[in-house]
Amino acid sequence: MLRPQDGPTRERRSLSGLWRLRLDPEGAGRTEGWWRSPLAAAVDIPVPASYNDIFPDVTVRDHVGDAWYQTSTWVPARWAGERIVLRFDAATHRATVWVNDTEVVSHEGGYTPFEADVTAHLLPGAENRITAVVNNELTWESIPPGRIEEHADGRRKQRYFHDFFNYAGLHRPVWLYTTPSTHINDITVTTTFDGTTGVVTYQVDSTGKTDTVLVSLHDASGTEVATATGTTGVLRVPDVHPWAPGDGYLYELRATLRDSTGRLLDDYRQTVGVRTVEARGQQFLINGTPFYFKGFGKHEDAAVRGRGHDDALMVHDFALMEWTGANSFRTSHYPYAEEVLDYADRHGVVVIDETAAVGQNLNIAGGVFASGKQMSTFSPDTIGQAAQRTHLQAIRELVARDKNHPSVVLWSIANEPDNVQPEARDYFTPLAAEARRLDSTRPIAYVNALMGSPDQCAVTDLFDVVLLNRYYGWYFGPDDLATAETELEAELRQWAERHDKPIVITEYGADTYPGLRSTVPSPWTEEYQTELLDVYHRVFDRVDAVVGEQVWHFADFATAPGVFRVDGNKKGVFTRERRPKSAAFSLRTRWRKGD
Ligand code: BDP
Repeated sequence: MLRPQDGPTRERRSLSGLWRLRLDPEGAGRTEGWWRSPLAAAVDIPVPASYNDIFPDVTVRDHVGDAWYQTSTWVPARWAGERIVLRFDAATHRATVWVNDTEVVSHEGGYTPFEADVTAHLLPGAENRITAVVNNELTWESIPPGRIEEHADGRRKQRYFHDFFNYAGLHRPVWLYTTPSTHINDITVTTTFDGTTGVVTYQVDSTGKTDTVLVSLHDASGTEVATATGTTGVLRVPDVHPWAPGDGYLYELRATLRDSTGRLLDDYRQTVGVRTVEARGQQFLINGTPFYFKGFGKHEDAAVRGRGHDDALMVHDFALMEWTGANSFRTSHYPYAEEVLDYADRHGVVVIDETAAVGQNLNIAGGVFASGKQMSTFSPDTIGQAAQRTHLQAIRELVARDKNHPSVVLWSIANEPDNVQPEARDYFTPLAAEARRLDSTRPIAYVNALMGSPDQCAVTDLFDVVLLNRYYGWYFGPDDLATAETELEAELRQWAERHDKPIVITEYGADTYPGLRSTVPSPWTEEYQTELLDVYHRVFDRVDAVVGEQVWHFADFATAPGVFRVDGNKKGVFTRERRPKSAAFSLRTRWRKGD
């Protein structure tokens, strides 16, 4: 799915700014037709942002149900005759959209874009009303899952099986953009090497049957280095400059569509990084060279704006990651804004790209933190066929959106699902197959929680890389780092013996209250976090199959309230305000060694 862009044949207009918002806990707006007129009793709301923390009002923060967003915008008269598209980069977790009085699109899933051709519904040269009803309910059918408790007094309370706060709203920019009526729909690029020659295979999908597609590839200085014609083809680049970790070198593929007389119909520019990725034996190879992941699990999370995209925060977070010496991160636990992946492409930062399938394990609460009996997560009454369909669609939309990003080296299709019950295999087999069918150039994985030994996991063989979240010394033995070291090493060696796959530790860490210090190892202190990370690092350095370490977490983040959390999850190496805890300095020493 192509991003909107300005160019010789296209123009875009951002609808970021203040919209109007009205919460609708009773769900009246859909029957009363709130899209038909200016929203009554509405307040100003910034887009992009979560609405939850903007106002000092618990009913806004904990709202469950529909939230109506509305704006009106002038559409330039010069757009008459163009095809006009309305695109939402994200609406969490689902939305229906109207342009003036007409419903134009609905979309399920909170973190991937959707759009509609609104040419027939907008008036160029006039002011037009755009209304979106954004719904934040999590159910057994949604990704991620949840359930709603209905209270006797009419209150509805959202429960879910992940810790991060259920922020909602229009989290990313909204666009109006034009394309010519005959236009390029999609571009798919894959890359490999033939010696020192880069081989770029492309496919250009367009709406024009008889038209001619011309493609050229330009290096970073703009010099044309290869050309081709046709909807599919191969571009060869002698002495190619590969995209590599730490070296985000990008070419630009220019695709043009022309009619039989040679007249330009459409023009789209797609960045291309030439690189290969492969999981081979117990190594993870980028451009044929073993790669070791150093970095973090992250969240799109900050004070006030919640999960709303913010360029200032994005650049700051990347700068802090670079300061620590990180070379990678995981988009835990949902696809991030496309701006983030573009930035990673340009700066050579490696990304594990994850769907929003988190919390698909009813035994984590019942089996670890309480002594409940083992239950099946995957059942007709809980996560069943409907959830599986949503999950398949989430994988399709993730790959469709992110397939051309060189920074993305691995698809993670779920975080910590139930992987032991036999039903897990039935659930995941078609999902893994679909991810492979959609993209044969990247390895696939799921993230494993400590619920069963390598022999008990029912799904590892469906995937290429073992991703492990481990909390020895925290949830398991929180005051005994010596035992943590022994148990972690024993378990990692077991994984390495049983499965000939590379292992990346995608989560390890400890909640840490900034400023709490101690001379002896004591949970929650800055010293304990540093020591725990040191213990893990010693083990990683002893087990060859470990090809990566991503600390949980980059920064403290907001969670649902609960006895396990003190004003949020405090496993950040940085505070929520991005101030370093002691562990940030020790990571910097380890990860920048040799710089
Ligand atoms: C893991 C989850 C992550 C949590 C973390 C924690 O993957 O989302 O935030 O535990 O408890 O199980 O800190």
